[in-house]
Amino acid sequence: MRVKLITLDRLIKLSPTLTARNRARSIVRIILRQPSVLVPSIHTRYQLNRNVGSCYKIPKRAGTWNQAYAQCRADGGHLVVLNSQAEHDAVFALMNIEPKVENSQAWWYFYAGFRAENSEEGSPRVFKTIFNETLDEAGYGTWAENEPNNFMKHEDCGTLFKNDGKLNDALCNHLYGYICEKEVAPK
Ligand SMILES: [Ca+2]
Ligand SMILES: [Ca+2]
Repeated sequence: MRVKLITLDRLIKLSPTLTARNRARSIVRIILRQPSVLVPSIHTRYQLNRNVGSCYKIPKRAGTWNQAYAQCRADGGHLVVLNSQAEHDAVFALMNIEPKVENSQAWWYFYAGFRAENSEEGSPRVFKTIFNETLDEAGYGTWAENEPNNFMKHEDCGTLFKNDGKLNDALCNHLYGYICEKEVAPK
């Protein structure tokens, strides 16, 4: 398990919800009784990246894009959206630290929070994030080499390549690993 060292005050302040703050307070109470205990990441299995100000996790089981979207939302986060080069760098590093997702049909990429909008036959596809921004509006729009290629004509869902963290279009209904994000201080 990865362990973060942060101050106890900060542990409470960083907790985004009342429930999380209460949980942080109870962790602090335990730590004060046992000063040698290290502080685990405040979100179970989410890892905080302080440079970016978000927590991330890669669930152990793969899902379709829709399942991934729903699962991230179910625990208060969202499918990862890259908003800067710094965030790209952080997520790229995370993808390469975490163990392989066992049932993924393509271990070399992970679903992310963007997809192609329905477009008229023959017109160029437009990719939007789950917050309805273009990739450039979101802050990171660098595609992997020769992507988006719409292979098999049905690659409407966004993924990030593990080998460089860049963007790729992929099938939506295959089972791939995915990355959830929670902002520490929601906008
Ligand atoms: Ca983000
Ligand atoms: Ca592709």
